[in-house]
Amino acid sequence: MTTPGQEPEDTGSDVRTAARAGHVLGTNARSEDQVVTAAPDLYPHQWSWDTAFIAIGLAQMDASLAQRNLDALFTGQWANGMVPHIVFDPHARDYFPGPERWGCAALAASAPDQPQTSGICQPPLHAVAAKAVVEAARQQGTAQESSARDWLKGFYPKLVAWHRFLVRERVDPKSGLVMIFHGWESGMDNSPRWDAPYSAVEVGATLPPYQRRDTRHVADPSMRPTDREYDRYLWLVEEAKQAGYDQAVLAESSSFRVGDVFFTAIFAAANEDLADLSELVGAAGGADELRNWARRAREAVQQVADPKTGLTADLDLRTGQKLETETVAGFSPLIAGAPPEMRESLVAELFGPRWAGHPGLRWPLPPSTSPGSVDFRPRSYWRGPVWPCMSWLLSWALRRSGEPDAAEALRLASLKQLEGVDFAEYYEPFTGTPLGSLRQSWTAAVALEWLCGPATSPRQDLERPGL
Ligand code: 9WN
Repeated sequence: MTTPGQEPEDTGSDVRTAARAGHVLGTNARSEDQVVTAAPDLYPHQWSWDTAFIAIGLAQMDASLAQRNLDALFTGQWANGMVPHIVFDPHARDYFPGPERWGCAALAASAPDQPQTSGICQPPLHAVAAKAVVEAARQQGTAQESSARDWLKGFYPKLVAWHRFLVRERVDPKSGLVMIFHGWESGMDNSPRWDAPYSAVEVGATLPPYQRRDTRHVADPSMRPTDREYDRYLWLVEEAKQAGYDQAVLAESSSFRVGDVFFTAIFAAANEDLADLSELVGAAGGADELRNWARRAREAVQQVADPKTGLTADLDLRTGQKLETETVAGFSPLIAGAPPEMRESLVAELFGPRWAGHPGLRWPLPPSTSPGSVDFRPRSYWRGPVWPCMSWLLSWALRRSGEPDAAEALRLASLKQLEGVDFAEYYEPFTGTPLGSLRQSWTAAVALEWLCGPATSPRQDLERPGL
């Protein structure tokens, strides 16, 4: 649906963007099983939350392909329910840290022998993806709809096991926020959100030597985290190994223990979507528990919101310190659900001069860190560039919480950002220059959703519960 006065001028360019996006996803897919990796060179495996975004995009073309990608990721699900952040492809070896460094199968009783995986997790967007897949299948005809429902019967219990893992092992009883034990678990690796907790991580002398591979795949190493940051990332992997990946041990011993507000917000939204899906698979009895998890997560997010702006802070669980940084994660209540006044003030903030309304920006889109912040670095990964996957999450959340104009503004600006340029991992906010990996699957996937998904046609979504 387009808002009056905001019609894209050239619909031909949208068709070209959609075709290019489909092409990127096609070339990033493995020929043997059509599983789409996160990016061809830099990330040649399946990443957890990338796969959820990828499924949302693929579903707009072919719901069964999206199902296949989610299924492939969940072949790596651990016996304790955790969905690991990487499911390794045995044929792709050019990524560090690979399966040998993680050593999960040898060290953790719940890790599968095959496929090999990492030993940490990422934000649980998968139920949101599953719901999007079912909705897209419904648009693709009766046969697709019925096969999506059959698929969901098998997939639903895996999602419940994943969410149950988070509730059992990761929800901090005091704050209600989801705990993470590594910045990689947040998906925003070097965000200023984690500067204070990382500064307390002391790299042990026993850190085995290593050779980075990521910096070889980008035009300029300064777009990636620094070596000092990498040492800490690798040290936390060693700590997790020493704990045998035991969650209870890590909750006591990890030198990085943070209540992640953005992860928690996604968990709130995912629990709502899973509750909606429960009815479709004849498991409506489970809906109350899921909505209860959603409510608790939503309340935890609102609890760390600034009373004036609604912007949220993370919590350092080792020190009790509130981590007040100006990053895109501050808009978490828009994703988790927020009362109308909080939503209004967050929308005003989002389009205000510290964010998408900053006068110097190439496109009016929220950078990963506010250009008004002392932590802002326009080319450095999660410290400033605009990430289309984040713009998509916010536009999706705004659309479903009754802010269609704001959602549409992000959609249209993002389509302009992606017109005729590479589907990059992230973009320099002032120039619009594509940075990082230049064939990033989730960027292509969100473009497809923006161009072919529910926002483009007035169709009936599954009923949404009130927030
Ligand atoms: C570490 C794959 C992933 C994303 C993360 C992003 C980046 C990995 C890396 O790439 O992280 O997991 O090596 O930098 O920060 O959000 O899932 O695209």
